[in-house]
Amino acid sequence: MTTEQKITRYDGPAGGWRALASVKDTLLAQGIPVKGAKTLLSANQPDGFDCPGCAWPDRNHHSTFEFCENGAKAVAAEATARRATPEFFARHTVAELAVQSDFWLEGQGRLTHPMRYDAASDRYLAIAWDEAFALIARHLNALADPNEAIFYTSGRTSNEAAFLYQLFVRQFGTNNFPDCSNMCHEASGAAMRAQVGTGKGTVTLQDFERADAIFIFGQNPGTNHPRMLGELRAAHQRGARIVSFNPLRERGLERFADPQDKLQMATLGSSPISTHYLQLRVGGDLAAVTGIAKHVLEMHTQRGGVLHEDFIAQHTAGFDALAAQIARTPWAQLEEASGLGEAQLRAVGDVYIGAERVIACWGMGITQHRHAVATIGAIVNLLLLRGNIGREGAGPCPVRGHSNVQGDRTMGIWEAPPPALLDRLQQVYGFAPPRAHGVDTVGAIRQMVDGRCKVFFALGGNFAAATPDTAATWAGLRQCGLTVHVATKLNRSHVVHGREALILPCLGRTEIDMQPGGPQGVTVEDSMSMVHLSMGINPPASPELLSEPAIVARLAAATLGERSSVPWSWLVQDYARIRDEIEKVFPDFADFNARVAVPGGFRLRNAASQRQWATASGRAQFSVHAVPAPGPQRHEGRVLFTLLSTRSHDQYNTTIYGLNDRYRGVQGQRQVVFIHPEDIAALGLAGGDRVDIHTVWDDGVQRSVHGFVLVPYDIPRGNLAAYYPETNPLVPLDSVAEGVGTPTSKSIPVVLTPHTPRP
Ligand SMILES: Nc1nc2c(c(=O)[nH]1)N[C@H]1C(S)=C(S)[C@@H](COP(=O)(O)OP(=O)(O)OC[C@H]3O[C@@H](n4cnc5c(=O)[nH]c(N)nc54)[C@H](O)[C@@H]3O)O[C@H]1N2
Ligand SMILES: Nc1nc2c(c(=O)[nH]1)N[C@H]1C(S)=C(S)[C@@H](COP(=O)(O)OP(=O)(O)OC[C@H]3O[C@@H](n4cnc5c(=O)[nH]c(N)nc54)[C@H](O)[C@@H]3O)O[C@H]1N2
Ligand SMILES: [Mo]
Repeated sequence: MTTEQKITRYDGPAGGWRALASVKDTLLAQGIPVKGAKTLLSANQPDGFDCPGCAWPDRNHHSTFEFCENGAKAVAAEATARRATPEFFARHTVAELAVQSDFWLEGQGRLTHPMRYDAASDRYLAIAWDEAFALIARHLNALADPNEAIFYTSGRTSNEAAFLYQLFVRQFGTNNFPDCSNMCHEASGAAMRAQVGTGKGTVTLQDFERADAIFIFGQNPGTNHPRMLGELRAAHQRGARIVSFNPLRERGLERFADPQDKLQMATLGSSPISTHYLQLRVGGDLAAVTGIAKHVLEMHTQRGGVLHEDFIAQHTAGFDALAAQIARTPWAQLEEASGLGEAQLRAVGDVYIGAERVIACWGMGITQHRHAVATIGAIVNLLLLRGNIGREGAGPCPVRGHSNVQGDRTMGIWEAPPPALLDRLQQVYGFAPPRAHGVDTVGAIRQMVDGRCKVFFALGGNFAAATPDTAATWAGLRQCGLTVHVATKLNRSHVVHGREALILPCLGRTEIDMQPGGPQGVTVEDSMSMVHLSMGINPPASPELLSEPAIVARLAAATLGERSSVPWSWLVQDYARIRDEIEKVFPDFADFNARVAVPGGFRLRNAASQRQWATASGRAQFSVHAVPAPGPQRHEGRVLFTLLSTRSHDQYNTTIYGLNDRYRGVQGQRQVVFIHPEDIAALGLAGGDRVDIHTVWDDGVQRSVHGFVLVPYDIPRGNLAAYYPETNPLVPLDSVAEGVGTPTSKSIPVVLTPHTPRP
């Protein structure tokens, strides 16, 4: 792999031969021989495992392998030949591990044994599983209040593990369930539940085959959902319009060479993706969508027949208030806030009006902003204006991240559980679940910082690196009495730990999960509500590994003992038994085992897609939001920039696969900041110079990161982009999306200063 630090413009398409070459590099780096290819071929096959990459659904009737570069990297990262054994931990103190990069930590390979932190030697030492569970149970049972414990979940956790986990934790007595969703699509669920009564997207892959226009807001599918490019290419080829909104020019939204297309690969050809590309200002989407809606309303007034009046009359509420508010908002304000011209917005407004069926997709560029809920509300409004929800080829499509993040929420991993779920748990299991809401991710950090978290347990993920305000989070984690991480690989969260600490290594999705009832599969739910089975095929990375369901069940049995009538160990002997329990609690999972045995699984009922609106009014609700004025552009004589944090092409969230970001032309480094060339000149600096980045926030806390290389880039003036998680120290804990608490990691107010080396 390239380690030389370089910045070179990338003019090729997304995908293509370079994608294949990059996979080969990854396999080599993970020490995986060609046999690794067998593992890759089983991803997303009816009898194989669900790809641990993204939540984009599979075309399950495929008999050939659906090639996805970043899916292959995710699989290779798990199937790595490297091992972090007890001998490895004996060689390094935790202080030594703590100064290594995230890339280095994960690069040590798969964890092989349960490990316990030993303060005397500052090392992790092997511990027996039974002792580990007894230790956690002792801590939990000594708490004065169950709410002193916090239980985090990352979205790779299967339905089976998640179901057992929420049952155990609620029986233990708390709803403290922060999860990665709080940092991800929380706003999508909140806005959509309020407006259409369903917190999930309504579309399927079949709708993508029929849409006449697809609007994409704040998403980089070429890197994060590469299989989505296949759908977009096909849509483009049959004449659909694809309208992208992104402050950055992302290669995957421009051109794509499908590695499965032999002709295209042989001729070095590629296909265009977007028909329209709007490089709006960071955070300008609410204004942009309002502008499109304004055009729709004005055209209806001028020539009639533009709004779907029957749909609005029969199915919706709140139209007049929305129309009045939009009429009051002048174009000049929309132009200023979006950074786009009226003519541009009217042009894509015409695309919207001219399309019979429209899908709107969105990602983190929408959800990680202060006005996330309002912006998604505006997108839903736009769809409702022309009846684009609940019919073929149309609808909202929040594109989820982790492969089972949607399923975990379905299973009840939620700090604010609906009362109906708690009632059902009470009926089925005969205990009184806690009714008070628990903490979300930011709430969990606050509780830690205040010294009120005694036990922090994480089922997957990398809490220390993924969360905002790194200094606060780390101080909080270090105040916990006990931190426990169920993980496949060593990460930051294991070296920023509580007074006592455990690392519990688990099986990954790619591995055979052998239980007394035979090899087990688990189920996952993708971004389009398809539930299907995932069966591992590789031998476990170590004989000591336990599955996530087994870890949860043994912990529950050790902690609750006689207090629980749930037959924990019996349930994990055969996961079909867990699915029977899931079916008892969730009516939508009726006949679960039979339905999931069908190749490709089944789709969960989605009321909004059938135009059944489970809202307070029983109708789809238009929401009304004022377009916020752009903030100040200077701070104490310096340019005040808005920084967005994003993923490179070589990472999976906090897991760094390599130091390249091919489509953005970055090689061998991650400490870079993308900036408009004229902004560089205005600073009196040059491309390649290093800067320090400082957050502008009014709580007296100094938040800075140091030594980032300026990369001239096609990005609006006043906006910056840099990588996550390196920029998480800059995100203030208090800066969250209104109403949902998602850290605003796509709009951090910052100033730049020339880099000064620190002592
Ligand atoms: N290979 C790989 N796949 C992944 C992941 C990974 O890290 N690696 N992560 C998974 C997870 S958990 C998630 S949530 C998804 C994330 O997938 P994405 O939602 O694509 O997330 P980001 O990479 O953060 O990219 C956000 C995009 O939004 C744009 N953007 C930023 N601010 C704005 C704005 O104000 N307006 C608009 N319109 N655009 C904006 C950025 O330029 C960028 O193109 O991917 C999942 N899949
Ligand atoms: N600044 C900024 N911050 C962000 C974001 C951003 O765009 N910008 N994005 C946010 C988003 S969208 C998300 S989803 C979060 C992600 O937050 P998390 O989900 O907490 O983080 P990940 O990096 O996905 O977790 C990686 C770790 O999971 C463990 N792991 C991998 N596979 C398995 C498995 O099968 N089982 C178990 N138990 N462990 C496993 C490995 O040990 C690995 O180190 O980060 C958020 N933070
Ligand atoms: Mo995510």
